[in-house]
Amino acid sequence: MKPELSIVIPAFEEQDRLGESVEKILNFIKKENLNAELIIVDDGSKDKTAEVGKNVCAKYPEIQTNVIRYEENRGKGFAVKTGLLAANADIALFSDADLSTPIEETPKLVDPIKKGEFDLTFGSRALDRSLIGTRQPWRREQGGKVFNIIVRTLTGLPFWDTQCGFKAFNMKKFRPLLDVMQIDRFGFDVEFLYVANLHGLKLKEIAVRWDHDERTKVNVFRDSQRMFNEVRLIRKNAKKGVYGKQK
Ligand SMILES: Nc1nc2c(ncn2[C@@H]2O[C@H](COP(=O)(O)OP(=O)(O)O)[C@@H](O)[C@H]2O)c(=O)[nH]1
Ligand SMILES: [Mg+2]
Repeated sequence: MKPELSIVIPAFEEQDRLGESVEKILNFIKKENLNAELIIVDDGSKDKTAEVGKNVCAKYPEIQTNVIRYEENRGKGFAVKTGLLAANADIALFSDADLSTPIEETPKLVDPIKKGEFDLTFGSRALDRSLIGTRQPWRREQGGKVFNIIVRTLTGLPFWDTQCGFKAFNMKKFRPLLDVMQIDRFGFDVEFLYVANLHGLKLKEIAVRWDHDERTKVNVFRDSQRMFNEVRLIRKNAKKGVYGKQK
């Protein structure tokens, strides 16, 4: 049976967090009686990420699951794209492996797509701060604010939080756009939103719950530099017409 929703989890060296999260997602699918599949993408982890994912999936044979793995670490963006390309449903959601946004928030993003109101809905930690439980450390929050200003300035996107690891897509409209995406690491979220907006998809930033998990893979110094360069590259690509349409 064709699923109605594909849930994609990008995972890099997540052997310690992934088991519990996969269990929660599969239980959620079961309890809500969703016609959903789960796709885990192990982005070249050196630990037992894929194995942990497979073991939990095996406990839920009634749910369609797929664990994809490749040997080389390519970045979260590449992992998400790989998962989306493997999605069988017309609506896909990706979520961080630590479920900082609880999986119960899924309908907030998926329902507007189902109803045809929006094509790309994405979680935001900036719209309603009362939904934030554990906050990111101060330097991450400040870094996030600076990054948001850079994104607004360089891309013209009018959003407050482009980086939340919880986004949903109308795949009929979004899948063709995956071909032009260039960014493989943490700047990919911005490119997704930029290209979707350029091609006339309807975007909506939606306040979601968030509890930061301190066991982060993000290195503020290394990754913020990379992300800045990636956003500059998006602007360059746009000017060159790489994204298919000139504004
Ligand atoms: N594929 C891939 N995923 C990554 C990489 N680094 C982090 N992730 C994933 O990105 C998500 C968010 O990472 P996390 O460390 O929780 O970031 P934070 O919550 O923003 O501090 C998780 O699903 C990670 O497994 C990477 O290099 N490659
Ligand atoms: Mg996290």
